[in-house]
Amino acid sequence: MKRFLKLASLALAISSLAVSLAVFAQEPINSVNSLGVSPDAVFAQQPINSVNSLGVSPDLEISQANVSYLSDLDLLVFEEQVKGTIGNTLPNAAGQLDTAPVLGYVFPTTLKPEDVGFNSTEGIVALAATSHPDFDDTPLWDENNNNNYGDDGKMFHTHWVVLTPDERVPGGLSVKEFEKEDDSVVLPPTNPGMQMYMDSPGFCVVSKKNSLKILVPAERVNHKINFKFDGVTAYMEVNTSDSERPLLGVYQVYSVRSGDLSLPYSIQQR
Ligand SMILES: [Ca+2]
Ligand SMILES: [Ca+2]
Repeated sequence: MKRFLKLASLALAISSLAVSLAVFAQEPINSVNSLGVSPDAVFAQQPINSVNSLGVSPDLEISQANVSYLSDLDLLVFEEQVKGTIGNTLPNAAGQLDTAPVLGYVFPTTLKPEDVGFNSTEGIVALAATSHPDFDDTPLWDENNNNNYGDDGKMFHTHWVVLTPDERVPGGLSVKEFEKEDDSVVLPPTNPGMQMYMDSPGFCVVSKKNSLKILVPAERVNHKINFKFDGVTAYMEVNTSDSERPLLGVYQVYSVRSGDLSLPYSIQQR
């Protein structure tokens, strides 16, 4: 019964996310009017950092989202293809951590938080390739291979996050936060030390022309190779000054592959 309730609650969370994402995926982005139709009237009064946000672009419009399992390598390949070119549209630095822009090519999944090293907790486990020029959150990795482990923010790099519905931001989602004192929280040892369900697992990101791929050994997802997933591109932003908004929220959703965030896609076995 407890498990049923948990699943029912998760299903509710997913459907609520789907509604908010569906609304925002269809709205014109980056315009004053797009705030006017926000279901979050409170947010409409908040300053949105439109200087940092990115306009609509084919570079952010997903045409394909797939995950392949390569059995000979025991490897999952997460791929998003866009109508434009990966990497041609990247955020500009805000010059500070507060309001720092974060662009994400995101794969929401039906994986459980425990499958990727977190404790059991409500929310959607998503894999993301992000770019955010203002800060580096991969202290263990040197994605641009310059022997500096602290300057890789702009390079696409990977995160596991747990997403949770959040009406305080127009994208209706944020990365789940926790209290410092909460000793039930488990994070993978590769986490970047933030008070959020976020990991920096160091997976390879391969981007070429219209395709972005993330290479994930199956052992890093508890050998789960039958989960469902979706593809999303989104603009997120760091907030360290406004206690009424999340630390890292979704402000704009550019593209949802399924159209309704129903996570309908299955893994192709190869
Ligand atoms: Ca780094
Ligand atoms: Ca580096």
